[in-house]
Amino acid sequence: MAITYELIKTCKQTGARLGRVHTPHGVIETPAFMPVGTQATVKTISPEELKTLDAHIILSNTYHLFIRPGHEIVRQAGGLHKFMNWDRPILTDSGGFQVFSLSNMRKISEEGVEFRSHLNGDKLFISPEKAMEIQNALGSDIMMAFDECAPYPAEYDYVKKSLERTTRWAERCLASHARPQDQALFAIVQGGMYEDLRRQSALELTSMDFPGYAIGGLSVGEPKDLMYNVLDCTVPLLPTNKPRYLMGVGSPDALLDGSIRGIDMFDCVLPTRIARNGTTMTSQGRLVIRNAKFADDFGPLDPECSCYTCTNYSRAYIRHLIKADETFGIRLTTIHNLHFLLELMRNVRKAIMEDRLLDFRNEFFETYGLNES
Ligand code: PRF
Ligand code: ZN
Repeated sequence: MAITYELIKTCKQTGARLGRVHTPHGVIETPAFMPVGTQATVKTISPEELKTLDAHIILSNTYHLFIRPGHEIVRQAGGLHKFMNWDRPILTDSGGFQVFSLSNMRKISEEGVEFRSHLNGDKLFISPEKAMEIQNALGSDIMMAFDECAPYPAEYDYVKKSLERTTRWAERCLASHARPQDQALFAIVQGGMYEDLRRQSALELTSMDFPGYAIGGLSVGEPKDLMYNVLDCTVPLLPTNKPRYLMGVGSPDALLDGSIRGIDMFDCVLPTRIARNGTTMTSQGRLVIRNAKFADDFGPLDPECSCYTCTNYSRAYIRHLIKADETFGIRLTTIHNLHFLLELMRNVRKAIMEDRLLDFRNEFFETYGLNES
């Protein structure tokens, strides 16, 4: 078994789960937030800095590494961990989602997806078997099944056909998995916003015994209450002895309300992406550091934060760096935003331990503001 899930405690106030995922590269304490390292790097941050931030696991992408530098190069390097000098767990997404959101002229068939590279227009093809071959070469601890993420909104009949194909693709991924001893393959539940289709997808996939289950197809433009409806009807169908991963979701409110609904793992580009345009998450809500009012503000980004950025640098200085296009500025905002979400998850885990996650959530939103994602 490449990974095992250990349930430590369920929060009496919410039902949220405190757990540990054991992998060949160490332990992930859950609920966990995974910083995104699409191109085999978490943009602007070194692996040493990620460890100082206490990230337990990062996510990387099959689609991008297949196009550049090519998975054979990463295989030659000895795998992704060696290639990028990160010795903690790595999860790779399968490319299913990125093919649809990034590439051009894609053509989907039962066999797989034909598409043109968003870099140079090369004609490429990813099938379930190819996605497994690439992820086997990358050597991630957790690999994702090749899926189709239906757009929102989408017709019932389209979503049904799409989730049924995603089930058949998951079967093919399982059948072509070369290294089940040291790489765990997670299946991805789809089904759009339709409760009965979510149930169908969850039942089909859980009958196949994957070591973990993801919920895909959410945070694709739907209203928030629809996402929570889907979680409420899907999570209870997933096995309690395996991790549950909500894909591409990582705003502070969703981390809290997802954990409360029994999600164990999250990833999102949000903290690192908004950091690069000068937006920071603070205990008082979002703060746009480019704003003129910070020009002579010599206090830290967040007075309640203990990160490297807030310990050493002022709002005025960070604003200056970002206005002057100095790369150190976006490093400082990235470090702070990652610290903010990783600290939030440490507090979530502590609150579950103490059976007070609902209280913690409500206190958090009193100062952060409920409408700020
Ligand atoms: N499928 C895959 N990756 C994803 C998603 C999905 O549905 C999402 C949806 N939010 C993010 N990343 N394979
Ligand atoms: Zn900080």
